[in-house]
Amino acid sequence: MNNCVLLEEQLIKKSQQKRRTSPSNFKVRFFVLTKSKLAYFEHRHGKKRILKGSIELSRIKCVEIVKSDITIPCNYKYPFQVLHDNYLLYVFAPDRESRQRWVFTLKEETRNNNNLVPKYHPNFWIDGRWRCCGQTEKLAAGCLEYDPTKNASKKPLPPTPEDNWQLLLDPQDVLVMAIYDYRAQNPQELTLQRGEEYYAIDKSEDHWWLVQDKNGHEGYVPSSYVVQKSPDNLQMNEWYNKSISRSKAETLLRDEGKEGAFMVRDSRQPGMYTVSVFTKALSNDNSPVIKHYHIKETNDNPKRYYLAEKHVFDSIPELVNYHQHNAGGLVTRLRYAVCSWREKAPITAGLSYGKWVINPWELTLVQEIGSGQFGVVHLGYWLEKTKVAIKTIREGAMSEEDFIEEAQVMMKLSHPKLVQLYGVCFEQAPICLVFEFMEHGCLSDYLRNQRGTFSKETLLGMCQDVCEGMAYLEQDSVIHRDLAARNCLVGESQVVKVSDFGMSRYVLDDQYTSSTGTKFPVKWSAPEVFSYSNYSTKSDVWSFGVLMWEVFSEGKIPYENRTNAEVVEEINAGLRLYKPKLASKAIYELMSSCWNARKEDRPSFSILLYQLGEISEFDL
Ligand code: 4IP
Repeated sequence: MNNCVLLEEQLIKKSQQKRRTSPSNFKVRFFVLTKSKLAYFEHRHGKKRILKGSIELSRIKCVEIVKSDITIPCNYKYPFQVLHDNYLLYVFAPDRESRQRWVFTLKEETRNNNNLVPKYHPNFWIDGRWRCCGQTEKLAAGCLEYDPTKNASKKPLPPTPEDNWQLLLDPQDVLVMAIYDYRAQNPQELTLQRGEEYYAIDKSEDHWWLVQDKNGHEGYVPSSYVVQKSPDNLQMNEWYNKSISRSKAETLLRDEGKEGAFMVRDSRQPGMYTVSVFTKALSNDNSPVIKHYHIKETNDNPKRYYLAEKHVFDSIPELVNYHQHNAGGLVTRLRYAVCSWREKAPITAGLSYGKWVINPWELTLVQEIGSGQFGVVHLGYWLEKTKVAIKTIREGAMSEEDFIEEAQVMMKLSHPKLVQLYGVCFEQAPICLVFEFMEHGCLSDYLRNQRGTFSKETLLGMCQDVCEGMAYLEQDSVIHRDLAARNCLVGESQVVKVSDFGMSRYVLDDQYTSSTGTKFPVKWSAPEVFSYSNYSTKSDVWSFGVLMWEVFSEGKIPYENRTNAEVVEEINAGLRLYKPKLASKAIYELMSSCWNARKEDRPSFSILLYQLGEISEFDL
């Protein structure tokens, strides 16, 4: 009876960091709740699950939703906490319903425990402090009363409450607005019209949401084509450029070059916003200046917003609207909204919903555009209309079975700064992989061919693009293993995207895979990689430093005249690449920080991204 399963589902858990040296990682686990235990397993396709951990329900002291303002660092965005013994388990559910189901049921099963805490922490323990009350002791008493009956239900919710989803969900959560047009590609999908409203019925998949239009038609759409419709959601406004760095904002505004060109962007302080404005009015000689104003908040509840103390507003859109019509203390009125995202709809995760197997007849090969580790690459079309890059795999070059198993996971990695894998065509030999097409080819050739034409801002922008893609992979604990300018591609408006992530695992060539092989990328490898094949996100960070060096030397080959063996010797002796001419002190310091011998001393990609964004025109 005690083994009867109450709930089971794939969720993500954060490591509980039971020991001081435990890593802080996020893992997908299959959770099973019975009357006596909450257990989690590693799920292996077609194989038996492995039990990773289990918590006796009688030892649970608190179960509650985590309310937080931080960006959730994994793919499932609905956190809850289970406090047991002296440990804290954070679990992330794919959607609100799923979280409700787990919290409801767990509370119901533990509400009579005699070890429940009187108070708990509603926010995360992060960076050595509680985000709710600021206490710096992990075991410090909670700051909010724990009510074991609140949110607990006698009857667990049904696993798929389709009939009452509208009642369960906050209307603000389900109403979305299309920000791009989208044409349905198959009967499971729905066509979107920019500016129209839809109901999001199922958001459990990251990249494809099930939505309903106002006529009751349902279908899947790319989640990046819609935004939650609510007055507070800044993403509904053209002037808001969410994750854009200070230097990118400056480049965009300068390119626009109009008096009063402006945008609102996320400030480097989490949860805060900045208005960036272009003006020539500050100098006698009309030289352009970009001013950055922090949007300040009052201590009222609810908070109010202002740029100049005299003009305070209930919301940021109201504030922007006012300053669009009145300078109101700013250097100029906000005249032209500059938008980095509207022009071109993002690439979708796959060519259409659920599609990852591509039929050979759907592809037309046009011309050979290069050759890589696995074979020849062609420019081609999918269904005569979508431009794609088709990599034909030479027989014996790839461990195909392993790759095909992984391909579906790789397709789910979807980000504007990653070259999208669209699908695999494997019904006949040779198999081919179909990718997003990038018109300017690989970054190393692009840099060499256009040497002398790049501004320092452009070079910095290239590094930021790569860093953004890598920060996304880091969040998902995906290791690239062969990051280098030759494995990044350049597309329209010089956008750079990371390609071939994780592919080196499928190469069947000893010269490439063994660290003593002639094709092994020693010059891009961290010491722990060429010595012990110890790959990690931090070994990718080392390679990123070398990539920055390639960018700022406009495509030079690192350690030009040295052999691999000489490079290993020099690196082990503490020597590093010299400062390229175009790199300023600040840039060189950043790339050098990636080459710390101890991987723990290297910054993460998210920190690097922040630091790159902070480099101003004076530091370049
Ligand atoms: C492990 O990291 C996993 O995250 C464990 O989770 C976690 O155990 C370990 O933390 C952490 O060290 P590595 O796989 O990188 O070694 P899982 O068992 O789900 O793989 P918990 O206790 O969180 O389940 P601690 O807590 O044992 O230090």
